[in-house]
Amino acid sequence: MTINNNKNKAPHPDTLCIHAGKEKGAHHGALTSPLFQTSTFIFENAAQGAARFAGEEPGYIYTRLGNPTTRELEIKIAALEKMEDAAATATGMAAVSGALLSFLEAGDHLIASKAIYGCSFALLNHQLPKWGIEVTFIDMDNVEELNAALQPNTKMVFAETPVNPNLKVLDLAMIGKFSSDHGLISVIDNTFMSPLLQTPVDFGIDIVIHSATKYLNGHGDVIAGVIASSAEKIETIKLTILKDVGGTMSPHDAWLILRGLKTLSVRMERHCQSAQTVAEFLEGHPLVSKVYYPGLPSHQGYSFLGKQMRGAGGVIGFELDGTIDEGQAFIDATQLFSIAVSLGDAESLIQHPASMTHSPYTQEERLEAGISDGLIRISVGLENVSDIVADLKQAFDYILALRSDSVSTAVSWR
Ligand code: LCS
Repeated sequence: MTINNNKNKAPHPDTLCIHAGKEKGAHHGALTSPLFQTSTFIFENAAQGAARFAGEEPGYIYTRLGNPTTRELEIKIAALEKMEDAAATATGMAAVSGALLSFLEAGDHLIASKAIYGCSFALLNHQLPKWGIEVTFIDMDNVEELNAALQPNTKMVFAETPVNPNLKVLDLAMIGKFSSDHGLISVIDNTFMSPLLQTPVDFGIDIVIHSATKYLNGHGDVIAGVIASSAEKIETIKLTILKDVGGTMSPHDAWLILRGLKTLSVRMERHCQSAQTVAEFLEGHPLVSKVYYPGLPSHQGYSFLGKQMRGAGGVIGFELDGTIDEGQAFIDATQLFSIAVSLGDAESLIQHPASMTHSPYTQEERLEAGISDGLIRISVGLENVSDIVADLKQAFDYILALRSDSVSTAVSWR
């Protein structure tokens, strides 16, 4: 006799990445869900069309409002984030703006962390004030700072953790508790972790957003975003900002992300393992003055490992002990790395936040947010880690050779 011990066991997140949201046996039994590449859906008759618009009958209407391929992705993300529902968006920025603008209006106040992705900062610092929404930026290191920023019209708290690009880790339990104590909506950008390494709902966070362009898709061929929250909040987001402003995800992009998600678990494991090795190599190198990676005991975020984060992720920031010109020469001297923004791809990427991803900040704002001019950010890819380390090593050797004058011309390897 076989005893089924698994009867009531919830599937592991690794399994959810592959199976959640899929209708087994549907669509002629296709193993891989088909792509519903359609803009609109045919009604059987006029009465059915009217009933669907009135919300009296379930069913698809028009892809800006919903699509079966996109829906499968939304169900999967909701399962992974342990939320009731999710909404797929055209870009990560559509997820950030959609989550904020669905609930904020003129006269409201938002508390945000100072260090966030450059375009999120631009949205908060340049766009929201135009629409009458006030924003206070704080370090968000402790509850006293949150209390000091609180105003009678405060409605929401927004943060990213770990922070892009200096990997600073914020305390989700503190943010969740402060928000619920004061009746505020908490929104966390979980892009750097993926739901496999961090589930903010465990700490009372209300809304989680991702740039799905990064780890969720993982293959550098899609720009997309997702928002996960309660069924009620997702309904509001879909029926207001997504419907009327229109930042909906294309079904083709949803299909690619569904494919990417099947390997999220093995990819994240490799990203974390390799990034740890690379971070340790960087920390031991005489040309590196500082390494920002939560997997290193020297990093501020290390104490959150195992408590808030199930891994340290695949992004590392570091500072070269040298001039800005040397920093640029170092970036140019890498060969395996691609000089590119974005992160979470199979390919290792290298970029300079001050002049690239975080250029919407003024220099003063950047320094205030803990993002130095000399910071270099790498996204550790899925190549063999010995090749990644060897590439960084030869680029450091090039800088040393420049200093000893044995190399006098600019790098010409590319
Ligand atoms: N949130 C975070 C934490 C991000 O890093 C990004 C993009 C976004 C939101 C926006 O997502 P998107 O609209 O691009 O899908 N971060 C980028 C980066 O670090 N390099 O290039 C883009």
